[in-house]
Amino acid sequence: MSISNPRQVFSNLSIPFAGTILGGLLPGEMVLIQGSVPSGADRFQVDLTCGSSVKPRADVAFHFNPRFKKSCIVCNTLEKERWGREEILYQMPLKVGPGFELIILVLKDKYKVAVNGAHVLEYKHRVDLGRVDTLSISGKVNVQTVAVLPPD
Ligand code: 9QG
Repeated sequence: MSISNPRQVFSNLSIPFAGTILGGLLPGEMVLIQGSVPSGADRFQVDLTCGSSVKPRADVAFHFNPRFKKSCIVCNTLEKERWGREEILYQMPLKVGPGFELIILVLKDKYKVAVNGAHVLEYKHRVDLGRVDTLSISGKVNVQTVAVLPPD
């Protein structure tokens, strides 16, 4: 996807990365992540969080966690420092090597994730979307660009 009219762009980021999403996320907006998976990667995670507090750890509204050894994607929510029920997709659309484009589409009731233009999974909100204001990325991944895109 070309980034024609982003609302916000983060580039040259180093991992672990945490950035404040200006104005939070509204239904219809998208978070676009262009990156690649280095060889030997075991896992990485993209977290949409409520603030960036380390102690106590900020609530994670949406934890998107590809795990390469088990070829699955674990999604979950952390509230009051406790993980909830995992939603696991036993598929691995992210390959080591070639670049990927990951899009998190924000809807009123859920997030919808696509990789390289193909739908991958949905995750129903467990935390009020209005509380989400931070994107963090950590683990074994290279990221070129992150952009927050307005609704089409
Ligand atoms: O393992 O699972 C998701 O349900 C935990 C992991 C945790 C999450 C969680 O240890 O990993 O993936 O952010 C975290 O705390 C990390 C790195 C039952």
